[in-house]
Amino acid sequence: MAARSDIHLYTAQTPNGIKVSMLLEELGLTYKLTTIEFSKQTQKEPWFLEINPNGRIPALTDTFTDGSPIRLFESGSIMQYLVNRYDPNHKVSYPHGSREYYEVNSWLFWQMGGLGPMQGQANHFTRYAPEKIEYGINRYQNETRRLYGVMEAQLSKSESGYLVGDRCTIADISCWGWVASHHWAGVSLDEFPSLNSWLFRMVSRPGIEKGRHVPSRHGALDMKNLSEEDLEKAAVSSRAWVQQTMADIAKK
Ligand SMILES: N[C@@H](CCC(=O)N[C@@H](CS)C(=O)NCC(=O)O)C(=O)O
Repeated sequence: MAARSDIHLYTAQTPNGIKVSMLLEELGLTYKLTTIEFSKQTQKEPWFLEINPNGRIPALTDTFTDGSPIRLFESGSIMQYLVNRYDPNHKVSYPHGSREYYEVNSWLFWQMGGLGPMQGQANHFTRYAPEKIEYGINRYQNETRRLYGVMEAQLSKSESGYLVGDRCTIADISCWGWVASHHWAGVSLDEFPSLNSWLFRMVSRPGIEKGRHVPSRHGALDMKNLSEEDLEKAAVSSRAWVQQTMADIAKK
């Protein structure tokens, strides 16, 4: 018999962090929670590097089926672990080896290798860089816009309104926090009507709605109402820790 789960999530209020809390809530799983404070560089402390040697959130520990502890890092890998182990009825996944299983993997890897890193850089150049570098801003905002167009094309021909087949899956969940923070990256959804509908279709799911507010309130959707000046004010504290992390890396 499988050992009982003992899930512990280490996270912060970011697009990558909420992927895991939204999935845990979709699956109705209970979990312990530790909030990682970037301003205190908790993600670089030795105890945390034992869990994620990459020093980033999200990370997750559990008691594995053999009764020993297991640690997981990289949000995509954590999501695959959780559905493989805890979604036997395929609420947000498909049976291993099915056509849809591989299609979900394609979108999940697309998000992990494309949407997340490109929009992450759009955020960096738009909000966190100490100077405005037009080339970097344009490069990453345009790439984010291109990737939104890829999602738009897929969603506009989807009967279910989700990326793969007839249900919401970890592919959708992995993209949600990124698309939700489009204002922060300086990219509009006006030219992507199917993507905009999908964004709010996802929020109407109780698990997504609950999980997006972990470990604190999710404010990305409210940013539409903020002026550029307010957005700049909001960027100040994050910019400080981003610049500190970069300075620490440069010293090594
Ligand atoms: N590919 C990783 C990215 C993780 C990542 O970049 N996390 C950010 C927050 S979204 C982080 O922990 N930043 C802290 C730092 O860079 O020190 C994943 O999907 O888990």
